[in-house]
Amino acid sequence: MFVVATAGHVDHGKSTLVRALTGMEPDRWAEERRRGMTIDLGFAWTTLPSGGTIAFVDVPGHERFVPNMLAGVGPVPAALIVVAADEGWMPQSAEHLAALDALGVGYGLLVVTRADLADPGPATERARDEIAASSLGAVETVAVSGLTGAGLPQLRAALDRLVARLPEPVADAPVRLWVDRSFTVRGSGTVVTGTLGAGRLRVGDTLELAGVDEPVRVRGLHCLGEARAEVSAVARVAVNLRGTPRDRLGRGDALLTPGRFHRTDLVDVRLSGDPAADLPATLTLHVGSAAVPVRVRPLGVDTVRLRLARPLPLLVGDRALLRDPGRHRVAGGVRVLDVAPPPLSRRGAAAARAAVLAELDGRPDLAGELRRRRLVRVGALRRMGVPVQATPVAADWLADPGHWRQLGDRVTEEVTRYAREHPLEAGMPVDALRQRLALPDRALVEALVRPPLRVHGGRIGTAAVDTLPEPVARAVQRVRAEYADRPFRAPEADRLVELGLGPREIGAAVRAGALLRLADTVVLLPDALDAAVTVLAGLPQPFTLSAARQALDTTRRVAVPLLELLDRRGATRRLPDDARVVVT
Ligand SMILES: Nc1nc2c(ncn2[C@@H]2O[C@H](COP(=O)(O)OP(=O)(O)O)[C@@H](O)[C@H]2O)c(=O)[nH]1
Ligand SMILES: [Mg+2]
Repeated sequence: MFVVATAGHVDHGKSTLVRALTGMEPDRWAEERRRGMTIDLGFAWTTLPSGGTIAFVDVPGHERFVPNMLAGVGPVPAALIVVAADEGWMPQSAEHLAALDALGVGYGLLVVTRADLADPGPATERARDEIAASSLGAVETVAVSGLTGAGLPQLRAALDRLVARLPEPVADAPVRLWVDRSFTVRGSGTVVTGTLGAGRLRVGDTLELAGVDEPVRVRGLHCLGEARAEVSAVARVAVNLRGTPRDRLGRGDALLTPGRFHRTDLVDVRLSGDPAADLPATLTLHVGSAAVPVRVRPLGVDTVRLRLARPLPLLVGDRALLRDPGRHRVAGGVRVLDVAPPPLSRRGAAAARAAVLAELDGRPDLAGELRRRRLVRVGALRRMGVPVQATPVAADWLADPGHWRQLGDRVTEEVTRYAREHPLEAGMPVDALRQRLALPDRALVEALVRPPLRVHGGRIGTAAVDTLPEPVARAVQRVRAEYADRPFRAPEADRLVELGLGPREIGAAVRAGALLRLADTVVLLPDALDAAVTVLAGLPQPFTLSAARQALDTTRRVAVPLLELLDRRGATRRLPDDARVVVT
């Protein structure tokens, strides 16, 4: 399906044309029919000579309803610009064209209507010049009469040529369906409609509703009045939502693929058109079917920061427009450069930001984003509209390669410094290093550690005993020499002190894994645990504490905490009568 929006001044024959082409009534409201004037968006469709289906979004031409017009054309990539032969180029011809130009609409036709009432020549000439200077460029022109039907076959053929040029929609893109209508259907509940510009919707899909943080479920889909299990872009689509009250959503909301959009109320953008030097400080931002008041903060020659009155799901590269509702004027087109811009609190930050923005063109640029953000999560970049084909440095983190190298160098520096300042600790705690490097995630710290450094027991140092300060390492060696042949005889507290192992040194050796602590001053060599299990397994099972103590050739002071530790590690199991078995 192809979707084309009308555009043009009120009473120039847009709705009559849509009616003549489709046989459907685009003016849906009684008030519209009574007044003979389109107020809100209308929808109608027909089959083209080629067999393709074309749907029209018919817009109001009256100056009071320009916001409705913008909600209709926002998500549509092609326009039918309608000018009456007898009236020629008029204010809303110009305002609608300015809007299409600001949105960067690149495909369209000029239709000069009411050709039975006047020579279409002069109107055609003027309109063609105006359109040629816009994003639409040179367009095909057809003169028609909605009254007599003259020119309609030529128009149908021209529509076929137009839609054949439209770009293929991206089928696997995330869905962002801007809602242009919402209503309640008895027995079905809430229904919203919109123009699906990319991606695919299926019955049963879970979507996010922009502005509301809860998921919504697609209960049913309709396309051109028929129920469908699945609808692919481009399409006019009606979505029946399960369990979402009608008052929760309306025009300007969007249904989104979960997790794929960043809802932002702060964007940096480039203005197109000729952005006035005296740009008002408050304007209305129109994007998709949404219209949101914004505060404008100028940054560079043609770049500004917009503070939105409510957050919108925007992507880098989105086209939008700024309108001055008071003066009835399109103030400029907008190309979104950054949907998660940095705060401008430091002195000189605005000027620095302007320099950065001067280099951006709204095309998503992974390397550039990494350079500017240094560290960013894959999901965060995707939600900005930046495709990611890079390998994370840790978990789901991407890093700018230069920044990552610098961080790696700082790891060595910081760990060395820490060792100097804390000679008795077996390395620098991972979290301390995380804070020193101001990193948001421990996984990043661990990924930065390279041999000979390693992470052990939550600390970063060189291999276990090597990180022990000399005197402690020597004391541990003496324990090893002295107790090698009776591994379960823990040295008495005063013997430990003689060996140079006070509480601090014991702590350091235990953290380094050089000693095993059973109780305050009861330590064994770390391999004692495995040895104990081997000895105990040789006993008749189950065995008593006393049998274990004798077999291990040790005292109760060691045997009690040793068996308890083995219980905790699951190597032994304590029975109700306090005997134990070795777990095999
Ligand atoms: N004679 C003549 N009248 C037309 C033609 N197209 C539209 N009209 C009339 O012009 C008026 C406005 O038409 P309408 O389609 O509502 O204009 P819109 O505001 O652009 O949608 C209506 O009275 C139509 O009957 C045409 O080709 N020839
Ligand atoms: Mg109309």
